[in-house]
Amino acid sequence: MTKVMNVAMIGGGFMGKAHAMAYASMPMFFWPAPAIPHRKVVVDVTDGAAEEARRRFGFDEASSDWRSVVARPDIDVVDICTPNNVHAEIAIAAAKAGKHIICEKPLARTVEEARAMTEAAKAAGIIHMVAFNYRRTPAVALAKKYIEEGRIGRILNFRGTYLQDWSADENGPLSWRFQKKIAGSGTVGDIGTHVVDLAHYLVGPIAEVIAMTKTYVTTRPIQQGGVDKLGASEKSADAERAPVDVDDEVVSMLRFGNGAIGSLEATRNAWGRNNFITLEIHGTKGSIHFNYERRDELQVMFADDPADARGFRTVYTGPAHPYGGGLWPIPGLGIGYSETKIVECFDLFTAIASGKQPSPNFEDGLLTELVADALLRSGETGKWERVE
Ligand code: SOE
Repeated sequence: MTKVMNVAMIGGGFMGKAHAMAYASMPMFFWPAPAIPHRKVVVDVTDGAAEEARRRFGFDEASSDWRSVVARPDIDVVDICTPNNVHAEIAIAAAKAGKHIICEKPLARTVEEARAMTEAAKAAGIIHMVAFNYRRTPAVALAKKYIEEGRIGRILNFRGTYLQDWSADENGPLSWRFQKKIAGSGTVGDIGTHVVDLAHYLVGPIAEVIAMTKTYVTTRPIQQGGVDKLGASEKSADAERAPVDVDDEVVSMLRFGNGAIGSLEATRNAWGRNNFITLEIHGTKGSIHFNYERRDELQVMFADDPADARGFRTVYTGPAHPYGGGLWPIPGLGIGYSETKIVECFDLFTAIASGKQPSPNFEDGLLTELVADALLRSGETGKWERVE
């Protein structure tokens, strides 16, 4: 019999929605499922918000007290979908209570927090995962397969971008994402870390960076109400403004430990770009190109293709590709954001069922945090900074 495992989800916002959908859908896609996640308790900042999340996301119970929920003996998995400032406190308490943990990205605000979380998780012997979901896009996992099989040879160069425009309007509100004390950093932590995670997954550890960081919008209207609605937030030119103390954009060159070189660009101020994650990887025997806005497709070029057919071709991911057995039966039916989260959920419960740590786990999240720290340091010093 497939085991049923009780999940306590802390945070009922955008990520709560994505995770709740994944808990419900994962066994429908991946059957037999490694375990059946049961939506037991959802926690939010007030009783009212928690109750609304309970009804909306299909949990049995609602609470506004994460501490007591995390300590409950009937909870197997703690899912942290909160803003970054409480990741460490919740994760450390959950680890001490012996719960398996999935934590939204970035793992923490600082290297120190990420290290403390990693140490607590390791000491507790629980399964831990950080939710960098984009590596779970089947086309990205296919790129990884080609690279591991040597199909593009030794990697020479990685180019990664993550461009959005939801913060380009200077009258967009000062949500927690623009406040260092809550977010830790701006674009670097929020979306730059996705690119770092993809670079680590596909190429290997980044050893050194030289970066420029820039804050374009230095004050924003104080947010009315507690909910961060990203690009859909109400804009206000008249409201009282307060300072932004995080970066809007990062542009960096990279040196990998294995000798490859590369670049990373991330911004939330690129009008016209939505969730524009692009990867281009050049190897000694071929190249790979991926654009998340066309996430069913992987562009590949193999140098030993016949000379008269040389060029990028499009592979549509489907049943023949990673996770294909669980997803849709025909290529091109459509991979979405939800599918990346369903695959993430499948990998989490597979790890729990097998007792083998998934990737990215907290150690990988800490490594990413070390790169984020080097990017921010280099943004200040203007010099190459080593990933310590
Ligand atoms: C905002 O930039 C955001 O919600 C990120 O925080 C997520 O990680 C990304 O996947 C979508 O955009």
